[in-house]
Amino acid sequence: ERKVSIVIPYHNNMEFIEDCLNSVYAQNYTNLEIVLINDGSNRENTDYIESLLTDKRIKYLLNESRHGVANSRNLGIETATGQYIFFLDSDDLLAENAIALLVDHIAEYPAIAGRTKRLLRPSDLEPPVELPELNIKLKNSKSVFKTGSILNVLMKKDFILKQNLKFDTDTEGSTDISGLIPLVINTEGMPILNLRTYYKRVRNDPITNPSLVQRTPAEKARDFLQVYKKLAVEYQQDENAKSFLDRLFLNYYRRHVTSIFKDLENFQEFFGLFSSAVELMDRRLLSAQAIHIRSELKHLKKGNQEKFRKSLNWHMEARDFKNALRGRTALKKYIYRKVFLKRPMRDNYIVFESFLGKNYSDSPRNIYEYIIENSLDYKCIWVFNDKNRKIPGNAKVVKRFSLAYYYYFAVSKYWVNNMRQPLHLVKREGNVFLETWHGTPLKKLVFDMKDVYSANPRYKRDFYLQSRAWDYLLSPNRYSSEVFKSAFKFDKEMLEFGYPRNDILYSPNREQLAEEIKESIGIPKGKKVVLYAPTWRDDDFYEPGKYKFDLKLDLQKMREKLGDEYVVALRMHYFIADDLNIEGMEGFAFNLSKYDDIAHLYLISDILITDYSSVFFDYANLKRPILFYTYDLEKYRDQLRGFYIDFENEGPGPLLRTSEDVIDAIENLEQIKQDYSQRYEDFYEKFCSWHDGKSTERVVKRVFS
Ligand code: C2G
Repeated sequence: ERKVSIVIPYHNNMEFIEDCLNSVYAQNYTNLEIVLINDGSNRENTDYIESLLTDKRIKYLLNESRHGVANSRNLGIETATGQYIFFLDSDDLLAENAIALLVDHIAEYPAIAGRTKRLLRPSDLEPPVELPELNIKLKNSKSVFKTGSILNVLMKKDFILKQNLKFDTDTEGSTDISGLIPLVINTEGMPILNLRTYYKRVRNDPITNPSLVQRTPAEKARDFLQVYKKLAVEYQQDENAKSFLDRLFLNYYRRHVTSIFKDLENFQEFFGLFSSAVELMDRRLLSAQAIHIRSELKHLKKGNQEKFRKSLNWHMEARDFKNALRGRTALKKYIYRKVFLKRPMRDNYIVFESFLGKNYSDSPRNIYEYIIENSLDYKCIWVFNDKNRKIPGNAKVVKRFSLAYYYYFAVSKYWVNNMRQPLHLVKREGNVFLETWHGTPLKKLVFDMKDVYSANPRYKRDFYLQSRAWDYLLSPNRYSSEVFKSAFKFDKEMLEFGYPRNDILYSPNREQLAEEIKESIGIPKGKKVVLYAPTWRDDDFYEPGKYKFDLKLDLQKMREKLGDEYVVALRMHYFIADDLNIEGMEGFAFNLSKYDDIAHLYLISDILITDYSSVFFDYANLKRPILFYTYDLEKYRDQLRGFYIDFENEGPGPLLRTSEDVIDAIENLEQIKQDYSQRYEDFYEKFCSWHDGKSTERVVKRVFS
């Protein structure tokens, strides 16, 4: 059996390297050598990888400073002692039988490739499959390497040495191409396994730690064009190599030209770079191109900027128009971009939205009500999913994602939202975005979440782009300000005024308000109210945004024990899709999940039961008792999210495990109040003390001067 050297370049990838190495250790082919090159990682990442070097088959090389992936791979080739070499990236994984299959089928060929699968979440990993003979295909090596990647290829070491296969170290990216050329020109056909052997991880934090492919289109294009030009000159005389390179160039051009030139700042630079590249391309290839590509390339070749700009514009317009015809939504977005965004901006228009158009609530509502009560000179627009929503004042109500919605988002100067806005809304010059957000964080958020996998791999990137548009972010307490800076990477103006949504909790006539609200809901007179308001669970959903909730409170028992004195108000999180079943509980349990504003429910309740929801930070403003029904604490804290604060020791109430515990606690409320009084005071001081009933006023005065 022959030895295989697996070459792994590593640079600050500690979140991923353990999975990667484990997939190598799990190979059923064991005659391996693992050449691991730590290419200038920082201290933390270096310490971490060095703690993992337990397998005797590892050869560890350390570059004090970063030299790039090409350099690491060259070092790997020099160091490797196996008969075969295989390149693996430190964030990727191998299938268990990858190396065995590739070695088994390489036969007399210098190299063999496997299939690559994108890895978004653990369920993408498949159990190993047996290989029927049929699944090996002989393919032209130019087409095997048309993506320009050397990953997932097993190569013979003597071939590498004989052909002097090396990676060019001039650039950061596109460095595989120089290494691929010897393979392309010295092999006609090459076997490719029709089975996945390699998992390419799709990483979800392109902001803090981008991978090479996650750099900007402009950065990547600079590298690619430099590599293409250098090699096209070097291999001018080699028909084979040259046609491979030209094909890569044309593919690159077709796929990326519009995104590269979208940013007109770079027009001059990229016009120059592309025209000198087209200069080198074999002109015979032009005739095979689509007509618009052909004309762009011709203008590039002649160096005619104006004509190129026109052709490209036409190309982009045509593409946009074609996209617009795909459906109603696409058409609305098209009209938004091409027509509405060109209308003049209205300096006194404000668009309000709360919880994705689900209700009339939260800080946007208080800000709006302040504006109408004080007759400030603004035209207000509210976004709802239900276009027949009635609200106080004479705001214009628009249905979310309707044509009117796009119109008002395009022309209104001010946007007030308590969640993220859709990515396709364009912030214009002069727009002012007030992000109110919707709670003090207990559970970790965005960039503080250490998720190697996520339900949506674009989550962090999207969040980053969306939050760049926020001019003001409201903060309810100093602690939240710090979290928002780190979790959102927010660096604009933080309004440290407390939450407008909590003003009502300090209202001088809150008792009377509470009576009115109780009556409107139909809560029997003389009964006390227990509010149960839990949060959602990241891992329990029908589809993203539609979450399940399993009610673990024993309502039957609660009624038996507490029914004389109390009723229960049930309030599910806005992500919960399930409709609670409270049949037979009429008069005792009230399902208020669809009730507009939870602040009203705080006002009418005597006790709050929650779990990891931010509701308790707001409720504590009332200084009324809080119980935590945390039946899944370990899972939630350790697997799903992680917490910012030491909940068990800082929370203003007891953590309870069962329905019985909850009933007991309610029966012994006086004791609990005593036991937790010091903690409650400390908690209030830390999280509530900015509130005094005047937050809305402070916010309006700052933003709507
Ligand atoms: N909410 C509600 N009813 C619930 C839970 C929440 O009306 N049963 C409202 C409250 O206003 C709460 C807000 O939704 O403050 C946010 O809910 P969380 O349960 O805290 O969860 P999430 O939406 O994930 O936001 O920084 C805070 C975090 O972002 C949490």
